[in-house]
Amino acid sequence: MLTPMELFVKEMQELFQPDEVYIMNGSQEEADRLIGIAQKSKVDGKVVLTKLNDKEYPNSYYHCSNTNDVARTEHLTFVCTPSKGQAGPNNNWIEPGEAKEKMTEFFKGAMKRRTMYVIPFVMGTFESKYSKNCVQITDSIYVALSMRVMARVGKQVIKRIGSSSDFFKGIHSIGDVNPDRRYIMHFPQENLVMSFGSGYGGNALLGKKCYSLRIASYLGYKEGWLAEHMIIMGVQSPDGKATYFLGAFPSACGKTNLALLEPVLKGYKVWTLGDDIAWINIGEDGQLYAINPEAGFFGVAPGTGLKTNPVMMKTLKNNKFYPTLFTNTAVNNSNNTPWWEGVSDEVPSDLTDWQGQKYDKNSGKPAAHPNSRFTVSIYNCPTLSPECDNPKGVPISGIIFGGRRKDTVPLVCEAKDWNSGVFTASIIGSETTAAASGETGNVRRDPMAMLPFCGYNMGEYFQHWINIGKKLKKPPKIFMVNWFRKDEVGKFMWPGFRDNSRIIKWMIERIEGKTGTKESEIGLFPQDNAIDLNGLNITKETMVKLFKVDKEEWKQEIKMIEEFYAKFGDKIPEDLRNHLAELKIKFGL
Ligand code: OXD
Ligand code: MN
Repeated sequence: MLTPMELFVKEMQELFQPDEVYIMNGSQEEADRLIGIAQKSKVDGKVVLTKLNDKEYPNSYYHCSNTNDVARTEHLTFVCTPSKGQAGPNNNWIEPGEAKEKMTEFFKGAMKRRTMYVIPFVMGTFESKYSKNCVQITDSIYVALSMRVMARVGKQVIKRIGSSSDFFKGIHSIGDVNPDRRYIMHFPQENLVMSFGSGYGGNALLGKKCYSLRIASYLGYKEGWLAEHMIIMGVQSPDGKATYFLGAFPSACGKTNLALLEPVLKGYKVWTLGDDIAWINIGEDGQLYAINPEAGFFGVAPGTGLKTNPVMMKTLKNNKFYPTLFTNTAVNNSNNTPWWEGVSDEVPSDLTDWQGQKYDKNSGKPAAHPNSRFTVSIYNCPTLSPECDNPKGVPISGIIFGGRRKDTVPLVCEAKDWNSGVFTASIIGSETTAAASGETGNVRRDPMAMLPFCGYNMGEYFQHWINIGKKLKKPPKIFMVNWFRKDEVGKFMWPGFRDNSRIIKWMIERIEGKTGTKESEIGLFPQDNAIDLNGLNITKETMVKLFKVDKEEWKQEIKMIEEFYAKFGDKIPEDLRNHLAELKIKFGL
């Protein structure tokens, strides 16, 4: 008799009708073989992988996607729960039966003359009880190779699954990369995702956003844990002690830079555990413990350079685990290296842009796509925490929420307690970035940086956060930050990047009870001179401006929060509504 996994593969083979079926085993020989095939294959008229300069970027390959397929497509992403209310106003919804019918039509025979890759993988380590077994089907060799970097792929998973039917099913075909025939459909109740028509990471590496956030957030809701869009980092202070933080920021807000931070402050060191997703459980001691379900970084290239993120530059040049993939960057033809805005001050003279054209410096356009990416193993990261593979995860003392705001939101603010923190996180707004298709720079509410990734009704998600807090014996402190505030002439007031360690230092001092706070209308601020500004050229006036709570701006903000909350009706927990009412009173509304 066939096991549920074997049955699934057989059904997929019948549906897709591929020429060949290949079950991945995770071996190094397999990586070499697939890289070889990808260098000879064309998709959409383009060679899938091209080898880059091996001295400068060892074991690295260039991939260029269809120009219509460069970011997550939120308007084509659906959560297909039995009722619309379960998906909530935060998700697009289609009735599950209708969604499956539509997808099945696309899938029928879609892999003729192609290979169907079967990817058994775990999200989390093989040893952790918090890890989850998964199987993805795909006809994209780029996706298959990327999954080997981003997740733990291997034969062991087939053993782990055994005769169980409890595994995630991810069904993907790149189809004909036609945006009119592109859908990413999630079925949380069935542990299933169907994706067609895109090869972009967030749409096609189904273990990432689709499973580890949208489906897993729903599993967490059912099972009493949290799947969050968060970095995990340990910050070692001069006394040698590591304090573990989670950090939630919307896409392309410097999350990866923070996770791999090289602090400017002497004696401090960041230990990296994850740059995008955290699975958070309550440990036996009543503390939160986090694991990173992923095994790689899928980072935004533009803006990454020796000044902004030297650790990532070292990671990208590390040779240990491969391949490292560069997608939609430009290529410097003089030495066959990937190039993007921010990797060097000078723009090389002989560049091919991300669309394969000779780059004209005077065009006013960037050479690399603003959402061009690198895919690299986390095990290449020189600051990888020794706790990275700890099956229990790391104990969390602080949670940092952030957004990208040119005004309104102060540099840092601490929530009084867990529920106030949940409220603060629920009202985050951020300017949209290139990680999702659509206009950039508009402020939208992005609670917990999870708006595009919460796989169920966000009102219930807020309640779930409050319920988790009730079970904690030692809740972490919750902080809100905004590195992106600008002055009257549009200049960033805070230097950001490595100087953000100054704020983290203050947070550690708060966690350890070494410094007090000042009350403000929106939470607790650092006391005067409590932030270590040693060696930083910043005026007192600028610091005052960074913490300004502008009444008019906050009145506007509250209006936007009310509009956002109103979409969820009575699903917004009473506690959060009370917090909003209090905030209104503080601003005379
Ligand atoms: C990502 C995103 O790719 O958040 O990490 O869009
Ligand atoms: Mn992300």
